[in-house]
Amino acid sequence: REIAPGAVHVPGWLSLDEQRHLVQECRAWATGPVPIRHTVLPRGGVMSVQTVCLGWHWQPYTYTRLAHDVNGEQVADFPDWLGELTHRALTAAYGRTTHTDPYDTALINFYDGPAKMGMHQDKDEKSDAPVVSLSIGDTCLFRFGNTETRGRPYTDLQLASGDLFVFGGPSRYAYHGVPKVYPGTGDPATGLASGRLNLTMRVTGLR
Ligand code: MD3
Ligand code: FE
Repeated sequence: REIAPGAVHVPGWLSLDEQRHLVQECRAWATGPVPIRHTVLPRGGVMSVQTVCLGWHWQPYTYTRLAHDVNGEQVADFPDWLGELTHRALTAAYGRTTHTDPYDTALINFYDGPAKMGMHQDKDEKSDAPVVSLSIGDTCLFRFGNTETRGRPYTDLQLASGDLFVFGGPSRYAYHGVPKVYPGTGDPATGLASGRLNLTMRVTGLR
């Protein structure tokens, strides 16, 4: 389950009930004060994935309190229960919680149709606390690379509904991406009829 130092995959960590609850909450956040949107990149590209943020609003390459790229509203709070779930996830992956800084933001990505995510590093947080990722819905191909280049060597694996993945230590700044989602592989009992949801919980290091 340790894919690389600090990168721990825990398949099927979420119960079906927890997945159902998260799907419900994600639906509410997606239609909340700052609706889910396709992020527009600084050079004009539009991400195929749709994202809604909690606690802080992420725009490449910054976090803000107000959603300047959408409607200027403040994003929904990062709820205490999600912070608690995150700490349980860290304990499940590492056997202990390594960071004491409170988790204060979640980026929720929705993949439908041919949506995918190119190889990138997550460097906008001013904290090296681990990123905690939860997947729900269709299975995807996840590509975990290295910290030097967006190319090889990388490890390809599948992330399925209910899987937990934690990226800390030397893996925190590794390149990674989602080259493909496999349609029709999710269980509609989660409440998600099609597509893939990914929640990443993070410490922004901002105040
Ligand atoms: C490895 N999300 O939101 S989750 C992202 O499935 C992102 O939506 C993908 O990459 C998704 O930035 C991948 C797995 C993941 C998330 C953050 C990481 C892997 C990571 C940060 C550092 C290293
Ligand atoms: Fe990422």
